[in-house]
Amino acid sequence: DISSLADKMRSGRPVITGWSVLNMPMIVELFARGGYQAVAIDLQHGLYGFDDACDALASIAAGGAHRIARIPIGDNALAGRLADMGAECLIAPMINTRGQAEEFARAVKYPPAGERSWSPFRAAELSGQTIEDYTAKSNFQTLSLAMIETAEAIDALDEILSVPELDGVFVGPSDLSLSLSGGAAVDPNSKQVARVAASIADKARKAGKLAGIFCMSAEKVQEAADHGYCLMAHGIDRSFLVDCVDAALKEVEGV
Ligand code: 3PY
Ligand code: MG
Repeated sequence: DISSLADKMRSGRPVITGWSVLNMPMIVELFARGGYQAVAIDLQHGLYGFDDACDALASIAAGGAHRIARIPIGDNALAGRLADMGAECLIAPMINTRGQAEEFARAVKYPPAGERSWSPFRAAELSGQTIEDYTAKSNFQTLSLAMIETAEAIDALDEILSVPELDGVFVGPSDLSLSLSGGAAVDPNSKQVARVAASIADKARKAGKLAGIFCMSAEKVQEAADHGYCLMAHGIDRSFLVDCVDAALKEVEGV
């Protein structure tokens, strides 16, 4: 399958991505072999450092899935390094202003669109392209998604969506609920978050941008698809383990 993640997300059929916080390359390979179209590695809230992330990106490729990485807040230099190591989509958390969105997006794009520095040897290997092909297609194929997860970001959404180099947005419903409630509650499944998420997808579409979202349940994945989202994160390695431990122990309760 040679079509890029960017092509798939732009095709109108949503891409479901697994999400990994446990820094073990074999875990993401198993996600990929199990059938996820994409796997995201989390350098914001996960255990991943740069070295593990590079191994994990290769393992995702070995398993036949697309490679996504979330960077820590404000670490645009790492976005460029992860793109060099084969990430096809970079997600930047806590983007609250047009300026932040622009700086992030430009770190992922080669000139003249941005300021990404050139050394795509690993990225070309993992994507099965020549250096020349990768270089020519990179600005289209390597996606920048700005996380919308604060009230401030909602207020600045039109301006954020006006950044030409930015490919799209990615909604973080947990932080968004915390921010919208003034710190009162984390409730990613609230009606308020669902309403706001619907309007974010709407605005993104009108601006010609992609929209992704983190989903806490299968119902939320369906809801996001109905709203027009094209990337849904669903399934976290750590949660799989916690849930399966719980289920396994329940099975032998009372023995
Ligand atoms: C959020 O919901 O705040 C996220 O960042 C999802 O990972
Ligand atoms: Mg968040």
